[in-house]
Amino acid sequence: MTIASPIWSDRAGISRVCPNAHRFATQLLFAALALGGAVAEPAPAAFPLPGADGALDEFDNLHLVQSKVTGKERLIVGDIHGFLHVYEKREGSYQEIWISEYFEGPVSGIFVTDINNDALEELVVYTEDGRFYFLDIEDYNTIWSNPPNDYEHISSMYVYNVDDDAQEELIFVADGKLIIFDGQDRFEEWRSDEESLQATYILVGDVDGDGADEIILNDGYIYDARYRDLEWQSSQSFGQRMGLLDVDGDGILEVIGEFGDRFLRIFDIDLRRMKSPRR
Ligand SMILES: [Ca+2]
Ligand SMILES: [Ca+2]
Ligand SMILES: [Ca+2]
Ligand SMILES: [Ca+2]
Repeated sequence: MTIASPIWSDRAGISRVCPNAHRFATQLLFAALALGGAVAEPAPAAFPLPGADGALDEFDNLHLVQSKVTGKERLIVGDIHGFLHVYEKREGSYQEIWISEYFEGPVSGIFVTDINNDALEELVVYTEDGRFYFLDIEDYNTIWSNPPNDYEHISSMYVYNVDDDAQEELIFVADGKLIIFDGQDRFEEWRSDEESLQATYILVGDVDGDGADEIILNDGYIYDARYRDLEWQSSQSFGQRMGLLDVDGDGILEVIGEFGDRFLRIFDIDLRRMKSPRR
């Protein structure tokens, strides 16, 4: 088995699939090595900021983007007070150049993606209190935001194209339900019958080898991404964070879950079980 890079991309080539890729990817590599895998390239450099250290590259609320207008590097930071900050790199340090209006709740995550399918990337910002905002990636004006009372609480969000139309969908757990929301036409296209979901981490990938994607919720639910059937409800959580990797060479991605911020368990979703400690 060969792993080309520990930072992997989704089908659109966007590395946000695992926003916390660096440290977690390193852990995945060790897991793969323990199972006899081979590593083609070393782990990538740490977060490319002067003097930067620690877990910056794992934060869902911190992104580096390069302005297409000025060419300058900008740091986007969402804070717990409900504000988005933009810092621009100037002579080796950073300077705040913009601060948002109040987003009505702690900022839970930021995605950099073309959410409305116009070939330009936007910032997608969501808050714990049920709001999400699409912002212009250059001037940070709000292009659109959802109405205030649609959702009370969003516990997790992910962006992926899970159906036949070209645009991406927002996939999120709100008020206990899994919601699929069209990013271009801006409507809720599906919600789950289950009403007590508590996922704090979502991934999409073909984890049972049938050629179709599943939506994986870290609280143990597996849905067919396209037809949205509940395929499996594991009695066991898949961890606080998850990664997908084929670590046993059977051509099927395993779910690797991180528990207690460090310990890993590996799940064969096709076999509906956790891998045993020894073969
Ligand atoms: Ca766009
Ligand atoms: Ca779509
Ligand atoms: Ca599948
Ligand atoms: Ca496998």
